[in-house]
Amino acid sequence: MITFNPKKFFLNNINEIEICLENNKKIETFPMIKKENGTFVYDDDKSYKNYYFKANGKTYCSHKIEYAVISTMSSGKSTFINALVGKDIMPSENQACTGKIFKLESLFGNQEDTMCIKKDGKIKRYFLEEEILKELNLDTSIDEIDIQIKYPNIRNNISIYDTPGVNSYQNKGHKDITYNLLEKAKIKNIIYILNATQLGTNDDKFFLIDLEELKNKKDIKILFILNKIDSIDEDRENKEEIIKNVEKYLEENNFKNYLIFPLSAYLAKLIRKVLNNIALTRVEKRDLKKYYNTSTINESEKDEYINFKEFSLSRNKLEGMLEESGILDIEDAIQNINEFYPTFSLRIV
Ligand SMILES: Nc1nc2c(ncn2[C@@H]2O[C@H](COP(=O)(O)OP(=O)(O)OP(=O)(O)O)[C@@H](O)[C@H]2O)c(=O)[nH]1
Ligand SMILES: [Mg+2]
Repeated sequence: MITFNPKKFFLNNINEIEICLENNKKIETFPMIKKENGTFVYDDDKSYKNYYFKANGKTYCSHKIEYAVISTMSSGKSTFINALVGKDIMPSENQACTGKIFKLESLFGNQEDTMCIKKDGKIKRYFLEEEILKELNLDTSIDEIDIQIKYPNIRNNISIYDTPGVNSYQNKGHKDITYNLLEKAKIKNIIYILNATQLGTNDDKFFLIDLEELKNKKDIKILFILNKIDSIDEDRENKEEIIKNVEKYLEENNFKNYLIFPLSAYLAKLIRKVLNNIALTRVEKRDLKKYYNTSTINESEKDEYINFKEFSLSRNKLEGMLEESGILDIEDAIQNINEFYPTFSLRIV
């Protein structure tokens, strides 16, 4: 079933919508059926490579949606991207790490994840491996690394840019790299990561001032993520109150009425790795066990268990914890950026 909600596109009093389906490179048009609630549906269980809609003589067509993930250093940008793709790809550590632009484009179907770089005027293609990426991250003769990778939980055709943190004192060039990308006309969607363990630092405020300037110059959309929410000591601090304070902080910096998505990117990444049968390091196992034991989600004997040498974890509980980590809501927001803001870009595979 394919649905189209005209309200999402700020269309009123629409009685006819056609869906254009691309099948084997041929485009066919079919009428959609209007439901009482105003949405239109097209009932078909085939999966199409691409489709778009026609309403009022206009086409609501598909194109790639691009997002830049930005923040001060070590807020968890790379970890967040690893959580989205469900494995460790982007280099991540507890000090200034990402040193260049990484562009991660959606890949669909059975193709292998790959990456390519431009060096000495030549394009080189590699199979995607964390170790090679770590080396390339340090190679100052490369400006940008392009990666083609599957986002298992995002249907739209997207590109996400991982960027260097903007406040590294050892690597002052990092700031320019990120600012250059933001100045590029095509980047219209920003995912701004706030670090729950370092709220309201001067570096963050300075970055928000520059972002506001960009917002006034260009029509950009921003999703704010409050990452490392797991680091809050809930005995002493209240999550809702912290989110309210962040709202106030953003308002003071001229970002009013923005949704804030709380996230534990690290927890989400760990759970996705386990669910994808990817081995955890010793430290990751220790951390996951700690999260698991403090989670209030119940496990039951009937659950399916995933066994490690030292312990077993309930799959149901892990799935519940994944939802609590906040990653699913953010994927939904990335997927449905149109719902938050009126744009007409959609591509579903
Ligand atoms: N507790 C906790 N730690 C996190 C979370 N997300 C990331 N981290 C940790 O924070 C550190 C920095 O994470 P990165 O993903 O490298 O941060 P970054 O924003 O990409 O950093 P730069 O590329 O240097 O700007 C790493 O040690 C991560 O494991 C989280 O949700 N919770
Ligand atoms: Mg990084």
